[in-house]
Amino acid sequence: MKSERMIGARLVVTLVAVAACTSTPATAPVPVPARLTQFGEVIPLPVSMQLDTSRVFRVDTSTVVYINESADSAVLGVAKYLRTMLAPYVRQDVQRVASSSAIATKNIRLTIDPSSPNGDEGYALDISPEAIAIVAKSPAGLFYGVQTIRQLLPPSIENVGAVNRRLIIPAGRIVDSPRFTWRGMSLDVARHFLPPGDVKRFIDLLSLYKINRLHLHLSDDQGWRIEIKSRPALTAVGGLTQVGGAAGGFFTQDDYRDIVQYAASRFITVVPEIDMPAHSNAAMVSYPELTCDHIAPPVYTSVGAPRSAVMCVDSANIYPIIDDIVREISAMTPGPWYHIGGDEVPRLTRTQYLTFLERMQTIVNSHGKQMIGWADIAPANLSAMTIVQHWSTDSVQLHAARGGKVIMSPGPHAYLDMKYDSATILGLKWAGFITPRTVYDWDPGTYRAGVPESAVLGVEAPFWSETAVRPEDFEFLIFPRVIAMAEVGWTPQNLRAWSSFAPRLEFGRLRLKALGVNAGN
Ligand code: TNX
Repeated sequence: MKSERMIGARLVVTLVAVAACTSTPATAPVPVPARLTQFGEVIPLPVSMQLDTSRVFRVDTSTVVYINESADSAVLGVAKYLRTMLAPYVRQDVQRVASSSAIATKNIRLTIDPSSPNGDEGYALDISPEAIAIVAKSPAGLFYGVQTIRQLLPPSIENVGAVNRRLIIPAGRIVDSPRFTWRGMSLDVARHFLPPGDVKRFIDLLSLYKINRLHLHLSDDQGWRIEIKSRPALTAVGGLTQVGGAAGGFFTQDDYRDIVQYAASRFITVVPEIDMPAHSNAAMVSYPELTCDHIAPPVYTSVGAPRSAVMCVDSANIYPIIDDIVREISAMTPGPWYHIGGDEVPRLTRTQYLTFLERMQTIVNSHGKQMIGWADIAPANLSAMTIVQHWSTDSVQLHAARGGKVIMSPGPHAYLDMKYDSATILGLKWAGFITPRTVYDWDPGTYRAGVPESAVLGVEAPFWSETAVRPEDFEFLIFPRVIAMAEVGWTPQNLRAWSSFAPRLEFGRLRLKALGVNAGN
């Protein structure tokens, strides 16, 4: 292959990061290296990347995107995504070919190879002045290869309408695969509702950084956000409110299915969460039989949680409602997971709480889903198939001890709703101020005693929306910090160093600007 020969040639730049302990002060602005402004910078850092910036592939009107003759619709989808990204240069439709002999000189070729050594989500990317080849075991791997190409291109790639864009990619070879299978962000659409179009924009942005899970927090005290056809009051009543008292909103089932499908086209699996038995005020306002006295509690639209907003777990009346909710959501969620929340439960005895959780596990499993819950649930008698999400409480090691898997979302590093510093107007501060460096500088594999790396499924950055009203507010707190979390989840620990990440992040801000993202500090 031409690209293989190229690798033997002059390798001017090697951007493989090395384990470095050099530190930069957290607040010092990091200049963008001038050399890089004509190309891009890759976040998360690939496992191995050798670039020769003296030789380039220039995307022009003769460039053609190829897939194999027998490629399936997922591969075609990735190829079309790539073609759209390179518009208006790539004029021809995606071409199917049986062999290399039929392909144009200037080509980008996506190939599935079931024996690819780079794992389920990995890829190999070879770039020469004439051709780009991505080889992967799965369409997800091809998609990640495409995102790497996108990031090697200058930020002007994001200005699709700009005329005379100069799209050049340095030659080189990249071999890459993720450290963790779970690389998530959660989005709280309950405290402040976010319409489907805005959720899709976040899906697009997250997929640029190879994030593959979107956990949607669909209910809380202040609002209920998902249509349940057998229980219409949940949205007709519970959907009306949000924090601050303005009108809420909700996803119809069609909206939700559309979001799920859109996310899947970007290789992101949606994980729905309905928080129970606490954080349930909106549900209890809608269906008073969820309470012990069958009297609807007052509507709650403040920040925080009313102590009374806990379902009457000993009452047989609540379980048919819960079963309907889990059944309908499970039926429209192709992913294998259902998140029950389970956090911050006042008033119940330990036995009441644990019995409820074990019952929930049976209900969730009966609808074919694997249960996830916040770490508070770990003391229950859980199956090792259930997943526990660490945030603040000190119990997650109990689940690791029974052979269960853990998602790491530690408040002091992962909470994107915290203020950046004391001057940040938006955000909360109970878990501390969180800079991009704070998000970056920790190791999920050693963070919790009793939770070895083998028990860690991956990482997730929660975003809670108590203080975020407009989509720009969501963006301000989520970006750029979620990009740091993307690298925590993808790049091997021994290749991660703030000194390597900081200049790439500064460069990444140019890309976010081109994308119109209102990124914060
Ligand atoms: C704690 S994290 C919560 C949320 C809040 C968040 C605010 C968790 C499981 N519960 O209900 O929105 O803090 O930072």
